[in-house]
This record gives sequence, C-alpha cells and structure tokens, in this order.
Amino acid sequence: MSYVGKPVRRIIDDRLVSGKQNYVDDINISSLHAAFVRSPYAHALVKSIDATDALKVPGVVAVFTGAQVNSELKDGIIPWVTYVDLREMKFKPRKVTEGEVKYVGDPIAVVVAKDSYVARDAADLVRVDYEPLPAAVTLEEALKGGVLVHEDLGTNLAYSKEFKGGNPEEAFKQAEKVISVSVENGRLSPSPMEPRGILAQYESGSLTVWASTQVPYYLRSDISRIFGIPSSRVRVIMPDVGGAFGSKVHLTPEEVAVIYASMKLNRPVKWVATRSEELMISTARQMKFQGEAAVKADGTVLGLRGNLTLDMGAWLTYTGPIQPQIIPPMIVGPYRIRAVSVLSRAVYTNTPPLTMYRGASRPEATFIIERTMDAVARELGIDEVELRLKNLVKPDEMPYRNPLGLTYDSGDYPGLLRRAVEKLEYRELKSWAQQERSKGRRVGVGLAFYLEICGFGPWEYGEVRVDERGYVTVVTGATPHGSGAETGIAQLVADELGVSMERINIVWGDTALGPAGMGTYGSRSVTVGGSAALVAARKVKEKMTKVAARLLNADVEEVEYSEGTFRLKKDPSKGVSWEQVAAAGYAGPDPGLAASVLQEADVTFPYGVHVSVVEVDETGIARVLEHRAYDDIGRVINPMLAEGQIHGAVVQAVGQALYERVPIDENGQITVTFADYLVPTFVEAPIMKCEFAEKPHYSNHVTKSKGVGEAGLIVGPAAIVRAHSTAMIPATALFGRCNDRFPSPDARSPR
Ligand code: MCN
Repeated sequence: MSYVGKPVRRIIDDRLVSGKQNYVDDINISSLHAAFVRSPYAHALVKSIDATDALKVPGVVAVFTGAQVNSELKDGIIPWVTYVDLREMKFKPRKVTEGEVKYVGDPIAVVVAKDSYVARDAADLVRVDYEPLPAAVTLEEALKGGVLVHEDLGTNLAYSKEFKGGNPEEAFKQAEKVISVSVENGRLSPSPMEPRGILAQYESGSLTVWASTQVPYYLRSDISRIFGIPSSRVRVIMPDVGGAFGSKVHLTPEEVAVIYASMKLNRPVKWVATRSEELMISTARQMKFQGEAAVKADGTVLGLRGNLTLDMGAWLTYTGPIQPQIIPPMIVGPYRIRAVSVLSRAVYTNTPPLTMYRGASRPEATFIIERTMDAVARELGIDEVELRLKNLVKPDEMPYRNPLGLTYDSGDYPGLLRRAVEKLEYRELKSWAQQERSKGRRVGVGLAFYLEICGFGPWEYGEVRVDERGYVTVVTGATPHGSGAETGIAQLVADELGVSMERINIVWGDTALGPAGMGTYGSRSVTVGGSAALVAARKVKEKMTKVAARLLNADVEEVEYSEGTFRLKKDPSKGVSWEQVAAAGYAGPDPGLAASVLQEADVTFPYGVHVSVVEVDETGIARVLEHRAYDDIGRVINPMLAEGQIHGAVVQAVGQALYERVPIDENGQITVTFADYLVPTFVEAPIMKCEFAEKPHYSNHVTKSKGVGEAGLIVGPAAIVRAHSTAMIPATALFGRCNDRFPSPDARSPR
C-alpha cells in the first residue's frame, strides 16, 4: 500500500471536529489572568502610572509596569529570521514599554488577577498620565523625519538599500517605451480563529510556557536569552493552534510580561488576547511601490526600477526584516528581466508593529510584477498571455539565476502558462465576460502568474522511533497548525517504512520532544520537515535491516525489505516480519530503533497560474464568482490537502483584494473593529477549480515536493484585482485603464 499522492484524510481531524482540541485557553491549570493597560495615544510620554484603584479591586493580585518588568530582563526581543541579513537593519531590542508609548495599543502595564474579567476591569482603573507628542502615523510623515519613532536611532528608516542587478541605466536608455506602475497593499489582519495566547508556569527554577505559536523552539531560545534562564530549563509547548497564518512567528512584549508575572508571583499566569486586541497587535502587509518598466515595442521587458516602501510599525517584529530584503530579489518574478534597480525602504511609524502574513513578501512581489505586466500589455496593446510568454524564463535556462542573485531551481513556465490557459479555459471565460459586458453586466476575468520562493531551511529536525511492537513515532521540528503537514509527513514515513499509516504517531510542538526545530512558516513543513523525517526513517530501516540480517543469519547486503517483511534476496521464502524485527531490535546487541537528523535544505520555487472571475454590481460591491488554479508544486504528496491549501488561501486573497483593510486615522487609531472588518466566509468564497501540473518539476528535496501553503494568497490578489479592473471596462475597450490600487474599502462590503 502506498500513501503518497493519495487524498488521505487529515489524521488530526477527528479530534478537531469533535471538540477535543486543546487551545491555550483550554488548558486547565489553576492560574491567574493578565490584562494589559494600553496607550490611547500614537505617541506620548508616560509621566506617571497610578495603580492604586486597580489594586483595590477584589481579586487583583498585582500590577506591574513596563519599568518593573524591564528591570529584571537580561535583554529585549530582537528580530529573528533566516535567509535575511539582520545586520542591515536599524533596530533596538524591544522590552515592555516604559517612559514613551509609540502606538495606540502599546502595552505599558499588566494587571494580574484571579480571573480575566477582573483583570480587564481593573486595567481600566489604572491611571496613566500621558503627555501627547506629535506622531508619524503615515509612511509619508515618517519619511519626512520630523517626528522620530525612535529618537536614539536618529532615523525612521529601519532599512534602506538599493538592490541593483544588470544595467538598469542602459535598459532604460534602450527602452522604446517607459511604463509607470504604482501599486499599494493595505494593512491587513491575518485573523486566526484563535487569538494570541500564553500560559506561563515557573516552578523550581524551570519555566513551562504554553503558547499559541508557530515556533516553539525559537521561543524557547529567546525566552532563555531574555530572562537569563538556561534553555534546558525552559519548555515551550505549542498546544493546538487555531490558525496562525504567519502572525504567530513572534514573541510579543505582552508575552514577556506574562512570563515575568508568573515568575514574580510564583503562580501560573495566562493571557489570551481579546478579538479587539488581536486586531490591534497583529496586522501585516502594508507597502507601496512606485516604479517604471523599460520595454521594447514588441513587449520585451528590458528593465524595472522603482521605490519600495514598507511600513514596519513602531518596532521590528521577529520577521520584520523579511519584506524589505525578500521582495526586491523576487520582484522580477518568473520573467527574464535582466536589469533591475529597487530602492527598498522599511519605515518606522507610530502604528502597531507589523507581523508576517501568509506569503510574506511573495504576495507583494507578485502583485508588483503582475500589475506591471498588465500595465505593459495594456499600454502596448499586446495580449496579456502573449506578453507573459514572451518574457517568461525558458525551461532550457533552468536553473536560472535572476539579476538579483536568486537561483530558480526548476520549472517550465511558458509550458505551464500555455497549459493553464487551456485547462482553466481562460480564453473562453474572457469572451464570455466580454459578451456579458456588452449586455451591461460588469464582469471581468483576470489572469496572474506567480513564482514563489518557499521551503526555507536552513534545516529541520526529524526523528523516527520504532517501538518493540513495530509502532512508529515521528517527531518533527515543523509545527503543523492547520495546513495538514502532519498528515503529509506521516504519509511519507509510512511509504518509506512500508507500514500502514495507523501505525504512525506523529508528534510536534513541544521542546521537550527533541533538541531543535525551525517551525512552520514559508510553506516548508512537508518539504523540509518531510525530508528530515524521511531521512530519519531511512536510517531506522537500515538499522532494522541489520537486525533482520542477524535473525536470518545473513549479511546485511543479502537482506531486502518490502511491505512489512525483511527477506533474503536469494531466497525470498525466508523472511522475518516487521514486528519480529521490531521486537528483536530491543532484545539483542546494540538495542534501540531510533534515528534523528537535522536535515539541511535549500529553498525551492513553486509557480503557477490563477484565473479569477469578478462581478461588480450596480452598487459597486464586487464578488469573486469563480477562481481557477493550475500550480506546479513539485511532487504532490496529498492532492486533497494541497488543494485545501489553495482554497483557504484564495479565500484570504478575496479578502485582501476586495474587502479587508485595517485603516488607521491621523491620530493613529485603528478605525475598524472585527464587526466591520470583513474576513470572507463561505458566503464570499468563490467556486473553485484547482489542478496541479501533471508532469511537475521536482525540487531537490528528498521529498521532491515544493510548498503550496501560501500560493493562493501569493497570486490570488493579482488575479482578482485584474479581474475587478476588467469588470469595469466597457466591452468595446479591451485595454481600458486598470485600477492599480485595491478598490476603496468603503463602497464594497457585500454584508
Ligand atoms: N502538500 C502536498 N504536496 C506538496 C506540498 C504540500 O500535498 N507538494 C500538502 C502538505 O501535506 C500540507 C499542505 O499541502 O498538508 C501544506 O504544506 P506546505 O506547503 O509544506 O506548507 P506548511 O505545512 O509549511 O504550512 C504553512 C503554510 C503557511 S506558511 C501558512 S501562513 C499557513 C498555511 O500553510 N497558515 C495556515 N496554511 C494554513 N492553514 C491553516 N488551516 N491555518 C494556518 O494558520
């Protein structure tokens, strides 16, 4: 029996759908509860904090100010990410806020009480004397530099670097036309079902933290560094995580304050963010790009240049450095554009720090390049598919090194585009839409191509143990929290060991389980985590083959294994079963059947084409009627789960393109609540069709797969916005003006 390539159902779902899940808030240790006193100002000095009234409330145990917490911290929170250079960023380690608040919602004190309601009520009684200061709320204000978010950094620029490849000056000299592009992504809320949460328990010099996180091992290292506790005495447990979408790859000052409170009070302390807090402290994406493309009249794009400006909010989160450093090298996407110059700037503003959100950098890069290709097609009057075919990197150029130094591993971009146009019936959809428009309907079709970088290493931990009855435990350093990667990894190991999936128990998300782990983000789990688990499984199988050889009185080379039996190659009638070998593995010399690896890995580059159909009604409300996808994600481990990932991410793309935005007013106040922030539901979800390349281009990973967890949100917004803009074109004007910005959030909500 083989599992890889089959639509195996997720092994964790029975528990999740029958209410047996265990989120941080479900953990039933008798604990105190924390609530935060937050700044109502975007920028202000904190002159005094008076907790007298709060402390009088029955049930309140303590109030700690930022200054109190910080006095016992050894260090602050610093960004952490692989694949980027932290030294190029200007930042300060972040502690709990004291002295000066830098955004609305900045936590300056924590109230600890016997329950969360008492803590919340008492937090409102903490009196804080603020002296408001001028604030730099927008990117434009912050760039002027009149108000500095961090006075001591001497600038609001967290990062400023020109990425240059090829000879852009020459490309623009040779251009027959220069076409300008201006795109913007608004601030979004990743909106996981379960908000952030933490429970900390300090006992006898050891700290246990249950956190709704994607990166337990990294949290362990950071907590160890910040509190000066050896990491061997810190245990981070990631219980079930009710969605994360990249926003939980962080440690926040709130979480630091909760850990501090638990240590100080010697009692477990819990904090689970309210929905309003979640909306305030977890936002992402905001960026602007202003640029131009140098083109020849035949549509060849010779060069691209422009300014990329990214909002970091008031502090760098763990993943803050990603966007300014990854968008530029990805900005040419799958196209053979040999000259690029991008000034990438990351800017501090007096707004909540921005986190990561599904795709982080790749949706932005894709949006920029796909809107550019649409603008070029429109200006030159060239069919958008022909234009893309002309510029796509050819298969014989693979592996292809782009002008900013990224090497795309494998693929056939033009071939996939041609097949996608047929499979997704793009031409037919377009002519249908044109006919409908001639009847007065505002319906449009948009196509977008994406090239993604994912499967980030540099390594992952994998361990496989076979017990004395032949049951298998897989420990992975990846941290599945909804994507289904645990099932994909279990499929891979089951096939490698030739055992039924029922025999496999996969565990993750507890730093006591293994020495290290990178976590889940950047669509890496089944590819990088799966590779580690596969290599560990191979090692265990080798050891079992040795045990079998001993039982069969043969040399190890004389034994082969398949489907539950170790046999003599020359006499297959002589064999020993998987169970016999498992038992013998603990009964003879060199006992034990377990292996672990830290498997190194490099990035991989999936790609694909999405087509969207959008209708705008007479009131301006837009809906995505249908969304079609054709992706090359290397070897497909589980088509049902991979498709599910496309579906989920496309629904988020609908939100990003049409409905979601976290607006911030001139006072730095978020002016939306979860009541009117429209996360698409089943009602707004389009009909979807999803296919994977029949002859995929494999990656170099042991699994041969490429990631898929973010693809729908990487390419979806570009296809949807293109469809939206064509919906508004009269049937006679094929290349009307595109709306290069997302439509204004006000006029569109269908609910
Ligand atoms: N898969 C496959 N074949 C491939 C690649 C993947 O069958 N060639 C399957 C895997 O078995 C897995 C799924 O597709 O079930 C996604 O795998 P992968 O691309 O490795 O992505 P990860 O498991 O690393 O998931 C992370 C990714 C990211 S970065 C975000 S953000 C995200 C996401 O996936 N957040 C999610 N999906 C989410 N889904 C849910 N429900 N909740 C989130 O928070």
